[in-house]
Amino acid sequence: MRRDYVNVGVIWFTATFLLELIWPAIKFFGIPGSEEGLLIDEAFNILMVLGIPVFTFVLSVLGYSFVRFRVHEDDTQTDGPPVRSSTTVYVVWLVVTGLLALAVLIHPGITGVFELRSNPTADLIVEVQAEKWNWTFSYPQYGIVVEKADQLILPVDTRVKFEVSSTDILHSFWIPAFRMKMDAVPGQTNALYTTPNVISAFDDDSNFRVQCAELCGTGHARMRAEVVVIEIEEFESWVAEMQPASP
Ligand SMILES: [Cu+2]
Repeated sequence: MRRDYVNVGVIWFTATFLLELIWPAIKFFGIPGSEEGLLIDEAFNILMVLGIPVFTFVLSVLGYSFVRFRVHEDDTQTDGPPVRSSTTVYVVWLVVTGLLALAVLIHPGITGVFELRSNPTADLIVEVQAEKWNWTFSYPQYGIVVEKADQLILPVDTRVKFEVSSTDILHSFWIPAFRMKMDAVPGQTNALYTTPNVISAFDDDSNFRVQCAELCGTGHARMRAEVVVIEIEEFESWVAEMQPASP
């Protein structure tokens, strides 16, 4: 029995070591395109680092038991030894996983939420109106309205407040590259703050897109728009171009 503990321990340690080594090379979500995206990715990384040992522990014990304690071919009749509960195992398992859960609840959980909500100011306001099955983006500071938009133009390194609402039913405003998502609810305006910090566009990275993330009918999958993040000067010329000609 003692030997089994050692074997499982070695398997667990090796699997954990290898997985912790390999997983950072896997690009799950592409590059983050906003400051908040970095924060979200950091939170994801913490959860991965802490979650892998738990994952490998369960699989190591399970896999080892399957192989080591399998029934012998010449003896399929007799039952195995009775399994007795162990208070020590219960307590250790509960305390360790409980503390882990509590730790991630505090950080990155609560600390992350506070950080994301700590600054309710923005340099640019974009009103987002969702509708079956398209997006309207308005820039009230400049009097620009883009209906049934193909593109969402944003300046880089500028804090943006999205005021998200819907004219008909529930939708969800999601930009994968920014790691940000907000429900679009009829009769209600939800705020979403983000600071794009990478110059890129849908053509280079398909995560730079607005995508509806709330099943809303037959056109749901096509309810999207390209996100284009450009230099501030470029954005200013775009604004000048788009502004209604003054009389
Ligand atoms: Cu939808």
